[in-house]
Amino acid sequence: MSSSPSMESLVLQLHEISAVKFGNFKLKSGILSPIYIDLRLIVSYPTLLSQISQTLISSLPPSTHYDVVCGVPYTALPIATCVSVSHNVPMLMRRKEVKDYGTAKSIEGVFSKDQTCLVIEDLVTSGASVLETAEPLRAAGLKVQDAVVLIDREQGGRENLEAKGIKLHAMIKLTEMVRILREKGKVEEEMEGLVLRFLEENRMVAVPKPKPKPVSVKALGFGERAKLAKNPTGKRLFEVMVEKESNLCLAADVGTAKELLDLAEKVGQEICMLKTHVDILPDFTPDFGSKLRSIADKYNFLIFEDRKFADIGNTVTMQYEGGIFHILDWADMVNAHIISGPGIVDGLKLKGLPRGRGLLLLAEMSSAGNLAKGDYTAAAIKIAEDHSDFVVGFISVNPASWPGAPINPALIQATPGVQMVTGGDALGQQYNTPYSVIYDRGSDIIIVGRGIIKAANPAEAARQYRLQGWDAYLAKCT
Ligand code: 5BU
Repeated sequence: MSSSPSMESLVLQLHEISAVKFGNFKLKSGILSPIYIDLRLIVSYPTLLSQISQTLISSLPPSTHYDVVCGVPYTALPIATCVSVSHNVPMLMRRKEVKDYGTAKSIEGVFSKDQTCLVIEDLVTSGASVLETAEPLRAAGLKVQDAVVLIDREQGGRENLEAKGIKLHAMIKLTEMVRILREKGKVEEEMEGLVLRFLEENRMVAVPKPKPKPVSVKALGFGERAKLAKNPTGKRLFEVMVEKESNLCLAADVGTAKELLDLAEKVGQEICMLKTHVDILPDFTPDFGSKLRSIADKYNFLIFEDRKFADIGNTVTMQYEGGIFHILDWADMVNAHIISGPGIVDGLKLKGLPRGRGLLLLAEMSSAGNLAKGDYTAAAIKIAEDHSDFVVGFISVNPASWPGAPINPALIQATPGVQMVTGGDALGQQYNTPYSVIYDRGSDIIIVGRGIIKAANPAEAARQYRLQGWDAYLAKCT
């Protein structure tokens, strides 16, 4: 290990590479600051990075105990890596955004519960980002008692962290840094005064309060929401869910109509809705609809043809009612893209509403790289609100993340891309678990295809999905 360079030399080098700048800078918070610190630059200066990492650790009291280190993403990650390598201490990484799909882990790396983790940060103001990293570490069972920071801006971070049981150690305080730079002739006296006054006047920066999670408020139950639904099919779907204690929709993507009808008999009692792709059935006959309807009546579930209409209003009226499939005659519910604008809803409504049918709008999709997001999703919400006599809800993936969520409780959220484990298929499908879909993402109905169809015992698999989906619903309503 090389001997620690002097603090002066480190501060001068940071100034030299413009990691510390003086002037007039607008901070993220909107306030104007005479000093700006950008430690992201240090990755370009490996010797300095290594020296900083050494000095950082030597600023800890010798009694500080830790088994693992974890850097606050992103700037402190290379610093933590240097500390880990040079001191032979294992490192953990916290995901900044827990990925929507794939392994839902927020902490990467090997650890055991009750180990102690030292949090490493580059710059502390209020301490909020140290806390953002400490919380998932603690949730994973690790102890977090100490955090070490390169530069303490002395704006409340120490006190805020202390209140959460974390002792903050700093390699250097910002005021000391400014003094060193002044002594070395790098800052004018006037600027030094400005900076010190600025720091004095902005002494306590409160930790911003985290936004409450939408699902943390008790959600309205399906029974109550049935009373709010304007469309008769939407109302019935809520009622069926309550009667059957099921928010499971089966995506019956099997090879033939015969298999589909057999499957409907087997799983009928577990589901609130059965979803078809009628155009994949090679043995479709005109009596398919009435056969499926009688099974649906026997087991009390709704039929949803996943037709994904996408054309102009006039064309979809014909596609809905005519052709070979006569979807209007047997499907309680269909869905539509809104790519063609609200006219598609008017067209479908013209035929569907007199028959009491309902429509789901595709507000989001489950497949990787799909374009139904942001303004597109917002447009779907608007169209649904404007046609709430016919639109019963949405195909969605994460309605809890929508601006203004939770939205109108009369509207139903149904989510495809559900399996017992997260993952996907080879063609872009992405799966979340029933619990994460219903509880975390604020949906109402899980749509499950291969998770049930490909199971050795589809009826038993459907029962498991129903129980998981329903438990998640109860968890957010009770
Ligand atoms: P799976 O076998 O559970 O992956 O089947 C999912 C079903 O949901 C399948 O019928 C798709 O056509 C349907 N789906 C979807 O997966 N993703 C979407 O965004 C929409 C429909 Br819309």
